[in-house]
Formats: sequence, structure tokens, C-alpha cells
Amino acid sequence: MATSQVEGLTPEQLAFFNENGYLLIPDALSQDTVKQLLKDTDSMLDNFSLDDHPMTKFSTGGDDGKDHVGDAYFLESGDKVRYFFEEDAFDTSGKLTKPKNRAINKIGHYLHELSPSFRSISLSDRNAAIARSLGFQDPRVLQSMVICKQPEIGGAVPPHQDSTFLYTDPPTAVGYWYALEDATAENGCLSFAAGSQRRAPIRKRFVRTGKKGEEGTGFIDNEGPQFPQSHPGSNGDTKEEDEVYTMGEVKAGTLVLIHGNILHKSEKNVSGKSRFIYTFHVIDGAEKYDERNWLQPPTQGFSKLYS
Ligand SMILES: O=C(O)CCC(=O)C(=O)O
Repeated sequence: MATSQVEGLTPEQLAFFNENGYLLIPDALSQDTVKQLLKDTDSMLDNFSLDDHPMTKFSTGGDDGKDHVGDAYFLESGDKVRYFFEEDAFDTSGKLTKPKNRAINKIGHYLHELSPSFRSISLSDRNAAIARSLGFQDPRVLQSMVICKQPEIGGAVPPHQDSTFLYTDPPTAVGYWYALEDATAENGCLSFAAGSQRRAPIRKRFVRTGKKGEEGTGFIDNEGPQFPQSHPGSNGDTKEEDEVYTMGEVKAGTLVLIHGNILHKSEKNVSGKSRFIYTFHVIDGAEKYDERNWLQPPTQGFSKLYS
């Protein structure tokens, strides 16, 4: 993919990202592109079948993450398009309380290859140029999702660091997060502990557990490097609960870049408005991808952002 003529980040944008651990880039997608992506999302939500669906919910497992989603439907989703329900989309007897297109929390994790419209906005020259600016040697897109945060029942995402889930040695993950609808405090926009990527180590790792046929997921202590080589942390003594979060309200079409060490979160959506977004994550293929990670590469390897 030729990328030389496409601009990456400006020096000011890069300085902001390095200082704060996130960056908002308004109008990264045209409103026509946003409309097309929403149309394709609606079509996926209308057309997936409930007949053979295990009704897997997307659960982050509460404060300790003990019951994080981890069934076979989830673990085998790395090269498929699968549908995970909002936790609050069911009544106490387990019956759906919403139509299926208003009950899905997220669609994942291979839209960047299997959906032509999401592929073209993911594996683009512009995103390759951004990855170059961020210092990637061999950027690989390894997972993608539409997160719906449905009206009234949209699940909260507790504070976390993406490199916990997508660990390389040393950490290299960066999230590309596109608003497909306006994201506001009301419908559960992201918020960021600005600068925490410089002080918050990757202490835990989210891995596959159990033997064949009984696989699940869990958290283990990270015994490898806790900060990226290019971005060494100051110390590991800071307390995550003392972090102060800045709201990231954005308009549809905005791209948000998220450092793999930054603590970030989003609140529950109890408003009447959905908050659809598309996100994919990139790791550096030049570093060791850990074989215990929940997500393992498809036979052809993770998708190259540039060659
Ligand atoms: O969109 C959200 O609410 C959370 C997304 C997120 O935290 C992530 O992709 O790392």
C-alpha cells in the first residue's frame, strides 16, 4: 500500500497524544461515510439469526472482571462476525426484553476483513500514515468491533487499559475509535485519565484459561514489560482510583486514538439515544504477540496496515 503522499499526525497532534494518551481528530470520516457505515450496521443487526445463537452477553465481569465473557462463541470470534448481547437486554427468566437490533451490545471481531465498508475505513492509507507517525514498524489490525451502547440498557465499560487485553512484549496496542453517532455525557461517551499511560503499568493480562474443550478467560499477573519501550512509564506507585477522568464528547465522524496504557472508560447509557461507534486495535507485529492472549491470530496472520 503506497502511503508516502498521505499525511500522518501533525507534530502538535503527536505531542498531544504523547502527553495525554489520547487524541480527538474531528471529521476523520465524511458524513456520507458515517451514513453508509450506520446503514451496514443496521443491516447486520436486522439480519443475523437468533436460531443457533448461544445468546452470549458481553460482560466485562464487574469490578474484578471475574465473570468476563469467555465462552466458545466469544473465543472463536477472532475471524468471524458475531453478535454479543447487552447484559440488561433480558428479563429475570432470560427472555429478551428488546427487539434483537436494540439488544446487541457489540458486533465483533473481524469486520476489518469481512465487511467491505468497515475494511475500507480500517485498512486505509490514512490510518497507515497515522500508525507511521506513532512509530509502528509493522502495524497489524487484530480486532474490530461496532459497539452499540443501546438506548436505556447500554452497558458501562469500567476503567481499563487496552494492552491488558491485547498484550505484546513490550506493550504496543493503540485503539482507533470512530464515532458513528454523536457521543455525549448523556449517552455514554468515553472518558480518559489523561496522562495515565505514563504512570499506569500493565499489571494484569486477560488470557485464555482451561484445557481444550473447557476453555474460558481470566486475568493473570503480567510478568513481562509494563510500558512500551518508546514511552517508558515513570513509576508503578500511582493509584488507579485517584485518577481524574476527562470527558471525550465528540461528533459523529471523529476519530479518537487511544494509547494502550491509558486508563479509559465509558458510563452506562440510560438515555433514549444510542451511541454507535466503530473501533479497531493495532499492535506492532515486530514485537512478540503472546500466545496466552484471549485473541489468537487467524491462519493468515493479523491484517497488515501497510507492507
Ligand atoms: O466504546 C466504549 O464505550 C469503550 C471502548 C473501549 O474502551 C475500547 O475499545 O477500548
